[in-house]
Amino acid sequence: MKLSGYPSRVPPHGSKLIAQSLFVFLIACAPPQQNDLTVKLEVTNPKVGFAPITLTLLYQNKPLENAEVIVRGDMTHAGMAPVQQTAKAIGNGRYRLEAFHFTMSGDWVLSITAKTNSKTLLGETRLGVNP
Ligand SMILES: [Cu+2]
Repeated sequence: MKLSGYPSRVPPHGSKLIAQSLFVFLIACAPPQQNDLTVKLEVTNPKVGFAPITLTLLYQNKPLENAEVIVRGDMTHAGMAPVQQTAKAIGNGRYRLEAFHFTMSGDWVLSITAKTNSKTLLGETRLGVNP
């Protein structure tokens, strides 16, 4: 079979497209930039399974009161389903989760979304979970 009819060189935009998709991938993996809240985490010897955790949330150095707080847990490696639970306000800017489900040991990031009457504030904290 004769192949002389094929183009002798690859169009130059092929490699440019690969470079562009790599760039988008790197951007997508960057950590979130918005961090409105100072988050203090209280947890005792976190292990795989259910653990009580308490978060103190400060906004502009004051305890954040009366917010609706959702905690989303992600592991730092890919391929895990996130764990999302609503925390209960217990006063003084403190929010409690009676049984947060750590589904695997390793490094976790807890992303906090706190909704007040006027705004939605974000924050995060990290912890290691033992086997
Ligand atoms: Cu994992």
